[in-house]
Formats: sequence, structure tokens, C-alpha cells
Amino acid sequence: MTVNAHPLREKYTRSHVARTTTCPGCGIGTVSQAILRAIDGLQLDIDDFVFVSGIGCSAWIPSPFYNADTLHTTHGRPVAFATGVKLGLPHKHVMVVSGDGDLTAIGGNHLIHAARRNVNLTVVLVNNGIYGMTGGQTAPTTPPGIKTITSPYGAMEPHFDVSAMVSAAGASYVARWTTHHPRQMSRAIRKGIEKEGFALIEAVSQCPVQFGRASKIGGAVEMLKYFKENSVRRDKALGMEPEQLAGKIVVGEFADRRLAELTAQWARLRSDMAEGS
Ligand SMILES: Cc1ncc(C[n+]2csc(CCOP(=O)(O)OP(=O)(O)O)c2C)c(N)n1
Ligand code: SF4
Ligand SMILES: [Mg+2]
Repeated sequence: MTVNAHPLREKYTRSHVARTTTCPGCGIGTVSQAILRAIDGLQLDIDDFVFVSGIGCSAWIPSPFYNADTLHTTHGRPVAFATGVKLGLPHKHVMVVSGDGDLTAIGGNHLIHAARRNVNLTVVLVNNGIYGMTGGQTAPTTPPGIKTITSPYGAMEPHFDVSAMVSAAGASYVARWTTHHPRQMSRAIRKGIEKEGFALIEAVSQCPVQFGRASKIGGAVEMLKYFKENSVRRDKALGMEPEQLAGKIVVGEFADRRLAELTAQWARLRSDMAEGS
């Protein structure tokens, strides 16, 4: 049987590795396509990118599939590795792609400090609200009341509002979209790549196997319906009361500003020192 390959897949992925490691219906494919569409839309050469990921299902998006330099690092550490790569190779586009557990639990400090330092990175944080790969444990992003394998009576703790947190930490660009909004997500990734500064795109994504099943929301279709019905645009949300926003997913841009960027500051210092000033 002949399978027609998607042009983005042909152009940007390695043909000799297995096509996917994800479960059927997982949102990871949608996020991956949003990333590749952004790169394609900007007409950038994927060879000018370094992709850095941690550990988890989402961390498999670039590595080993993208036909580019990829660094598959330890759990929680991709932002630290990426900071080193960017400072050493400032001419490269450095993109981190990893999960909510990786980037906000064990790697939470790296994330907020990279945002504070305003390192010129694009971080695509796949937020499926759970530790998908390790069996569906509660994450710092699991919404209150949601049942998981480690919260059978419903998650008790408040969850991180990742986009608000990274925006408050000082990032230059922050946006949140769900897999129900693939075009907006891709446009946000595009803006993040173009932004000179720390950019975070929170990609709310379905994990039907762990999150959907334990929470009883259902499979991929039901989860996408859930995202559609519960998403509220940020401009509308700003006029709503906290009680009205309970259980809602606020989507849109949280930050888009021009701030001093770390790599450029280092470059300036080096050139000043070379000139003896
Ligand atoms: C130091 C360390 N602690 C724990 C783990 C086990 N571990 C691997 S992935 C993961 C969580 C993954 O969750 P997330 O980042 O949200 O990715 P997802 O699978 O949901 O995409 C954990 C706890 C590990 N590999 N290394
Ligand atoms: S466990 Fe969840 S996040 Fe991981 S591949 Fe399967 S559906 Fe996707
Ligand atoms: Mg996760």
C-alpha cells in the first residue's frame, strides 16, 4: 500500500526513523505540525535550528524525528541546556520542546529564571495536564478536581497558570492555545521564533490515554470538544470574575514586549571589551 506523505514530513523529518512514538489521538502530532508550519511559513532552514527537549512523551516531538540538530537531555533540564547552546551559538534559533511536567515541575526553576534573564529561546511547552509517559500521575498543571491515577478523588492542589507565571517572570512573548486552535498555535510559534527574547508558547494538548481516561472526559474527540467548549479568549477573560473562569482555559497572548535580551547583552559586552572601552 502506498501512503501519501505529508509535505512537511517529507521536508523536515528524517525518513529513516520510525514515524511516531505516540498513542493514537494524542495531541502531540498537532503541536509538531504547528511547529513545522511556523518554520516553513517563515521560510527558515531547519539546519539553522537546534531543538532541545527533556524527558516525556512531548520531548519526543523533535528528537529523533526532525532532520536538524536535536539535543535530548535529562528530565527537567532542557532550558538549562538550551541557554548554554544559545550563548555558545547565538546565530542559531534554539527551540525547546517539552512537557508540562518536565518544564514546570522538576524544571520549573530553569523555566522562570530563563524568562527572567530573557534569553532568546522559543519554548513550546506541551501542557497535557499530566505526566503522560510515566503512567498519568498528577502534575503541577493538573486542574483542581481532575481525577488521575495519583488523585483518584480529584486533584486537591491548585495548579500553575503557566502562561501567567512565565509572563510575570519577565518573558518577552507568551501565548497559550489548544490543539483545537492549530492555526493560532502555529502563528504564535512563528511570533515566538521571530521575537528577540524569551518566548513561551503553551500548547494545551490532549493525552486521551492518561488524562482523558482517568478524568472521564473521554478520548481524543471528546477532549478536543472539551477544549473548544471551555476556551475563553484572553481579552474576554480580562472582564470576567474568577468564579466565571473556574475550569476555563484562557487562550491568546499574555505578553508581547521588547526587553533587554541576554545574548545581545553579552555580545555587546564582548565587543566593548575588545575595543578596550
Ligand atoms: C530525574 C528524573 N525523575 C523522574 C523521571 C521520570 N519521568 C520521566 S518523564 C516524567 C514526566 C513526564 O511528564 P511531562 O513532562 O508532562 O511529559 P508528557 O509525557 O506528559 O508529555 C517523569 C516523572 C526521570 N526520567 N528522571
Ligand atoms: S501517553 Fe498521552 S501524552 Fe503520551 S503519547 Fe500517549 S496520549 Fe500522548
Ligand atoms: Mg505532560
